Amino acid sequence: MKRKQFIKIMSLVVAVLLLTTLFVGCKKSEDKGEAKDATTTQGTSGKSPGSEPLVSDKPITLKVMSRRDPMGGPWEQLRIFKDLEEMTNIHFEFDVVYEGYDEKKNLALATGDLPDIFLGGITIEDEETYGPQGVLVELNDLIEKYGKNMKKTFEKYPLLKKTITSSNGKIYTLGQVLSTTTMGSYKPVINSVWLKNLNLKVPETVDELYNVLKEFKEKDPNQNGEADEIPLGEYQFDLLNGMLLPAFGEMAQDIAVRDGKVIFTPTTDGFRYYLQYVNKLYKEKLIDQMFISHSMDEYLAKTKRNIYGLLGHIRQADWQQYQIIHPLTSEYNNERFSSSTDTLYSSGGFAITKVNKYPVESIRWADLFFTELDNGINGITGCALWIGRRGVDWDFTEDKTAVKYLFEPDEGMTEIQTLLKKVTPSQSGFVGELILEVPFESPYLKWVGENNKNYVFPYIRPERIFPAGARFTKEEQERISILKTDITKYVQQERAKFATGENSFDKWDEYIRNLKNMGVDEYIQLYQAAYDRFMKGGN
Ligand SMILES: [Ca+2]
Repeated sequence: MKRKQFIKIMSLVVAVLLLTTLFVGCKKSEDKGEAKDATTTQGTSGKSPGSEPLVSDKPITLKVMSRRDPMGGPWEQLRIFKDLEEMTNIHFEFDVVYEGYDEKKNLALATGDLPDIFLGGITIEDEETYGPQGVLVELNDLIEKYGKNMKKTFEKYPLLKKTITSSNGKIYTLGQVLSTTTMGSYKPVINSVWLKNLNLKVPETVDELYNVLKEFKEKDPNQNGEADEIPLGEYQFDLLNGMLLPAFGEMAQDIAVRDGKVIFTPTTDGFRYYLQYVNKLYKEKLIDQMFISHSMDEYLAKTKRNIYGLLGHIRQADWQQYQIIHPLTSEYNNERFSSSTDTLYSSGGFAITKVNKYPVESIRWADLFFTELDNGINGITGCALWIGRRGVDWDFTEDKTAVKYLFEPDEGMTEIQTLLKKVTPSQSGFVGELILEVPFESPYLKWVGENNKNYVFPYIRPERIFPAGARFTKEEQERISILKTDITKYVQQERAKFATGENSFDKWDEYIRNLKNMGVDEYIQLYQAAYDRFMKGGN
């Protein structure tokens, strides 16, 4: 798999996991008296008699194409769409599948046998191809005239507008800004029970970490009389980058940004110092000898055995014996920073096609979701397509420090599964402003939120992350695909050799030379061009 794709998929997995995680272990045991069943909460759209419809005076029908969540129920039966229809006068006819969506969508776009609206599932390539052709309607004027809420969102989150702006400067899809207290992918956690057992301090530098890992290896911190400890465990190289590379001054991502210039991390001095450190850990068996090659299942099996001291991911069941640590520093870098992010921006969440006779109503419907979570009409806010309506499906706790559900999950299901089956279509909501500044009420999620606030979010460097919304022209994309294949493969192969000692560091210059011969400078320039356009776009 191509590396950028992998990183994108990983960050998606992480985002989805986070959202999913929100619902695990969030089981209600109290408040039974108030709880309602998600299915029976109907006819409470909140539209008071005689009030104006939110979008259209007369009933209209629009065809919607989308990809269903694999856990989700039929969209015709989802309560949020019924509520929205009552409020807006817009009836949807759904053409929604899980398997075969891409083929279906590609056929629709290519043949012109189109729905009125795509809700999610439009890629940047679709936008770049079918926007300029007029298949997807240019939204700039519609937003200007009717996007009352979204314009406010764009002011607050200018990166969202840049993200949905295509390479010709026009907007063809709407997207989402998503931020929750439990986000963030790179969070090293350390076994605090082991630290206590050995009377050790939480490490703050890579040298202190080395000493802690050595003690973990030699002094039986899990107190079972066996030398079974693996001091550092991680799932694959890219995530180890996230844990340790910032300590040496570089971001975890191969393509990163420094002072507005795109850099290729694997050719930096920081990357070399990092690999030297990993090599030291590897030689002394302080890091899992399988960290490059073991599968997620194998890694998870090891986390269950209580043999890891420092790792990137913990099982939720174990959270009470771990703590998140500050980003580490080193002799090469004394600034704490993290490669995590607290906000995700996406495009492709909502598009109007050329057959749509009601573009104004359509954009006003989408505008409902660009609403702060304590500020919606009838409980419809940026999270309505995700967790439903405030006051009906969820609400803030009285002290506003957490979010609680107002219903009991179905037997054997989590809240999110129950919602997806009966109420909402998506685990992230496709489109709008979803900023959730408090966690769901569960001790685990409060712990994650609290730790993020103290140990991760103060140290994020969004300006050093190559923006996910930056776009390449067709020619650039073709060139990048060719270069990327060889460069990525070579880096993956060589970094493993440096880490395990198969390559001596005398070979570093040769490694850099080989990358130059593979066109790494051109590769960086192509990213730089996309980056420069992105930073100018959406203004
Ligand atoms: Ca032991």
